[in-house]
Amino acid sequence: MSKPYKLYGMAASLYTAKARSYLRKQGIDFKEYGVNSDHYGQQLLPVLGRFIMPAIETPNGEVIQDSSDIIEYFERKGSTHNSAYPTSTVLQLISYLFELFGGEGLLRPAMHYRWNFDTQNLQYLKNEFVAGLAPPNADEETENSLFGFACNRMRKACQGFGVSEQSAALIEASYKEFLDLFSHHLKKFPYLLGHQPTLGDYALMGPLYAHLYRDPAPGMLMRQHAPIVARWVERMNTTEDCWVEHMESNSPLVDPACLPPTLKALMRYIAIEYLPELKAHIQFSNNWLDQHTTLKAGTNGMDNPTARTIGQAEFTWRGIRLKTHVLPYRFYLLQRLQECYQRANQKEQDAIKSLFTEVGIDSLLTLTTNRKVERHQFLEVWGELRAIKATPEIS
Ligand SMILES: N[C@@H](CCC(=O)N[C@@H](CS)C(=O)NCC(=O)O)C(=O)O
Repeated sequence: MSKPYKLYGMAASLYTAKARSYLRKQGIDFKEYGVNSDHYGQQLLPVLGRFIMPAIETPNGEVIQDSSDIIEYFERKGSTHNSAYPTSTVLQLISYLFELFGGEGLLRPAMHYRWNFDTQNLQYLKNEFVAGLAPPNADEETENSLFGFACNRMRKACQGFGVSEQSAALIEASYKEFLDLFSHHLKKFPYLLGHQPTLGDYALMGPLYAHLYRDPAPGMLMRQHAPIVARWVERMNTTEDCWVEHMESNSPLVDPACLPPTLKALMRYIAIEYLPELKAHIQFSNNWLDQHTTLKAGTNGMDNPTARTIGQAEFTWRGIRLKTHVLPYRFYLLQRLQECYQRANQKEQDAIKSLFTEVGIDSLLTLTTNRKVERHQFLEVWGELRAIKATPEIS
């Protein structure tokens, strides 16, 4: 009998939730271990070069990090029973869109609802962070100082995602709008693209399960305000198919030529919620790259090669000004969408262009940084300068 895969993560971790859900849904044999384990510290950390989760160790000892790369690894191996990648190009593009939005576009509510509801959340979070990060058998003083450190760091990180007193009410209103749109969609379909989970579902599981379903305050909100979304979260964490609220269907995915209006409404939401931020980040990065002309391809251009952000960009979001961390990793995900578009034939490109224009996100097909973001030895690095520079687009 072959040995199981090992997943290293943490129960409260957003990106671990995405990988875990995928492994479960594909029926992949795995065991989960903590990033506080000796094995992670001694064997994986030196390979990864930075403390990050989730990571997979294969039965052969190969290490894979990055939730998207983990999914890609299993998809390439063909060891899946319900591929996360749809075969239709239009649906693939939509999957990449929700991979980007699910992983990166819901961080504001995920961080706000975790770190700004201390009365309901704090005791729970302490247990979570201690269980996931402290060495086994740590004494109380170690546990307290570890949680204090983690709390301070995460509260500071909140600001970098645009969470502040000024933005709190809008974050709550826009998150409820998302819950309403997703609930509406899930009334008819068990998953984003129909009757089978795809890449976008897994990415959405990150924020929607790890923070917004599990943490007490947003967990209550989700159950009360959007119970259908809470059921989707539960469905996404089971290995078995579940046909309780939905009828089993012969066609696993929706017809790309006739997309449900509820899906288009979610895409329109992305245009309002996330597009201005992404545009501002691309513009910031291109200015930054212009100022770093001697940057060597294959590096992140920073003193710290493991740094994940290159600065902060300002933009207008729902009528207020926000300033958020610019993470080149996001362009790595955007490139996946754009490469899929470039591979498509003319007819498919026309269909995609017209769909993306209809929902207001067509600029995502062409907006690029002047250098590609690549991943090398588990880190995000800049590639060579592109032959044709991107046309600046002002947000
Ligand atoms: N792009 C990465 C992001 C991973 C990530 O940011 N993970 C968080 C936990 S959810 C982490 O490891 N943070 C490390 C830290 O806080 O020091 C992925 O998709 O795997």
